[in-house]
Amino acid sequence: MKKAFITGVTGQDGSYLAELLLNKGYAVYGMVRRSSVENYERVHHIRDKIVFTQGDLTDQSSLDEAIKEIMPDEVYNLAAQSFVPTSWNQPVLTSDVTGLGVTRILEAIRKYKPDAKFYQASSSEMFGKVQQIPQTEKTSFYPRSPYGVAKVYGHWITVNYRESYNIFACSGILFNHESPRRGLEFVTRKVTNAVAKIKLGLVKELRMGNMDAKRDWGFAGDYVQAMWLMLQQDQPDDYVIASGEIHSVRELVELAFDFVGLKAKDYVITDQKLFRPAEVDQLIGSPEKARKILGWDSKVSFSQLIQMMVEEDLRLLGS
Ligand code: NAP
Ligand code: G4F
Repeated sequence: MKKAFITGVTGQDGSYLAELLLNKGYAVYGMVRRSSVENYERVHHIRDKIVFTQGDLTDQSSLDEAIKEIMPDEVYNLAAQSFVPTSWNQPVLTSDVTGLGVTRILEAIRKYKPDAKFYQASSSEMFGKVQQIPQTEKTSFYPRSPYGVAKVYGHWITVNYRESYNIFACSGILFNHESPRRGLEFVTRKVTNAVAKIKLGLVKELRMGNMDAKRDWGFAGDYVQAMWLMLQQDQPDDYVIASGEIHSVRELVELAFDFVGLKAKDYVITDQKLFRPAEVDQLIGSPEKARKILGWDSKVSFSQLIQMMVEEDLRLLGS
């Protein structure tokens, strides 16, 4: 039985990836960080099937022990301080976790299990002020936040460990992917949750930041399949994972209100406090390489995704 170790198993992607790997017959080990309250909400339905180990990306010894103890065949590094606005507020912590944390886990692999295959959760935020449309594996990076900068570091250290130590290390440059398990602070879930609350009469307004920003949005359940596929290839490489479609935040908001038969203009208020010090105006990825080599494609459309999220938020709040 193959063993997979997932950092960030309690996060959105970690929960979908754990499900996928369990279904494929893997023994799944997940790293959780110590907290004063348990945080297994996204994995409660598979909790007894995962072996949890305590650790933190800022703590080398916990990573060393985990790799030594588990001796995994595959390591998926999904843990990060992943919210862009927090990265301006806590830039040093973001660099430490999201950037240096990648070196720490690669060091643990290099020392104790150098034949383990490694997946790094790189991000389209690395493209920031985009230098090419659409963005591909060859597009130059121009990050626009401490988070984006930390991800560029994580990306290049992954490439370096592959080229210096022959570690089977891959980076997935994933564009925004969402689901009913998305954190409430990210724009899609913030909107679908607020629309459901407004529909149910629980709140009266939705405060938004920059509605002109554009993103390439897909479904997290589709995107974790690409992570696994990367580690099943003969050679390690980097791949852009995207839908290839672009939509504005305004379109997202209007669509979500339309699904419940309401008009966005009656409820949305623009709040300057929600604008960022530097914005990533538009992101759109080319999934051509992933299509050709991995046989991967984004299946859930933008409209299906938003409908799924609104319906699930209505169900959760209604019950
Ligand atoms: P998420 O829901 O925010 O999950 C982040 C995970 O990291 C959580 O399990 C969190 O644990 C854990 N974590 C945070 N700090 C940690 C630390 N110091 N040590 C150990 N674990 C720590 O993020 P996601 O959406 O699933 O994204 C997964 C990865 O993909 C992240 O690296 C993110 O930056 C990257 N990414 C995401 C997207 C996207 O659109 N979702 C796109 C590109 C790249 P707690 O549960 O305890 O907080
Ligand atoms: O949903 P967001 O917070 O996601 P963002 O910043 O694109 O980052 C996400 O995707 C990255 C991949 O590109 C990941 F690496 C990262 O970890 C994270 O998962 O914001 C999307 C857009 C931004 O342009 C933002 O300015 O929505 C705009 N926006 C407008 N009003 C808002 C709001 N974003 C949030 N969170 N809240 C608002 O009220």
